[in-house]
Amino acid sequence: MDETRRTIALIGAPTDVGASVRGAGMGPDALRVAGLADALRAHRFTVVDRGNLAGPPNPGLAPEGGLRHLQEVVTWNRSVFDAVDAALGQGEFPLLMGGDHCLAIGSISAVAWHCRRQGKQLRVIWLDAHTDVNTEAISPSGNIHGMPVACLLGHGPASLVGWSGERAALEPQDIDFIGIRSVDRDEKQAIRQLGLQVYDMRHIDEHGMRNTMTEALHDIGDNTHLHVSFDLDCLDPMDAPGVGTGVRGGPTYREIQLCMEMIADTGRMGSLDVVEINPALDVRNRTAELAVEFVQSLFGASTLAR
Ligand code: EXY
Ligand code: MN
Ligand code: MN
Ligand code: MN
Repeated sequence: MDETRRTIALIGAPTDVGASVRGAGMGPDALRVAGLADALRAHRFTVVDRGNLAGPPNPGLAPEGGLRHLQEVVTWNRSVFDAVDAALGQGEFPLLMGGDHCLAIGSISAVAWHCRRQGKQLRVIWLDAHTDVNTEAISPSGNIHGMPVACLLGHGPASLVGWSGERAALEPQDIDFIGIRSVDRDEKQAIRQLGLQVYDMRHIDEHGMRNTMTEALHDIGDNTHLHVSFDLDCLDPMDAPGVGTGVRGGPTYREIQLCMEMIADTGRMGSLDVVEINPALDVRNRTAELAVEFVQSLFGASTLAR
């Protein structure tokens, strides 16, 4: 079965507790205003909007022990875990609308828990300018949206690891990074030690997006559940200014379209995060509107053969 033909459950997580810049908490409604549900329905998908999850407000505190807002991040991710688990349990396609990228801890942990029970191979495509593999020991900011990958690999604070039933929700070979161009000094050492597969912008410059995605998707098979974690700061800030940690030199519009279409071609995408849209920093609602365009491509809308 084409994994993407399931009922799509929109799950809003209106929080920016993982970041130091406020505003990503307005991301879910920016996506709704940009017409995400109707855009997918226009391509014959069944879409149910589950509304916004509830959680603690952003207390605006400084980091403690190298972690900012740990308890609030745990609480929000618990809600995300439960909502994504419930959607998967009902055979739906969970589409998490963030909110900052710390929320991937809850969403991907729930997907990993589901894949383990179903005997499926989980693969993650991480679209981002950042590798998000910091820990409290090496993070320059203490912001947990820079740490979800470390937590999912079992290297975060105890309260943020082990949610998938195993200490690590992911093994290093399960995740491929696309669009990376901002890596902290100590993150580079972690990437080497973990053997993470990072297709950074230098790789894309030299090999092109087609070859890059061919490599990244090479081991996707019929038993694969492909999860896409789409951080809007993967895009160039000239195209997507509404993000809190934008980095110049991102992929072109066509490179991202090709990336999305090649993922769609696999027919194996079973869950998706769309995170880090910050309407407070946007030009009109351009970034959310661009996200809607690319999400449609992820579901095959721009592919003639689908
Ligand atoms: N690497 C920097 C940090 O850890 O503070 C910036 C992280 C930005 C994280 C955004 C979600 O991708
Ligand atoms: Mn990120
Ligand atoms: Mn990022
Ligand atoms: Mn790989």
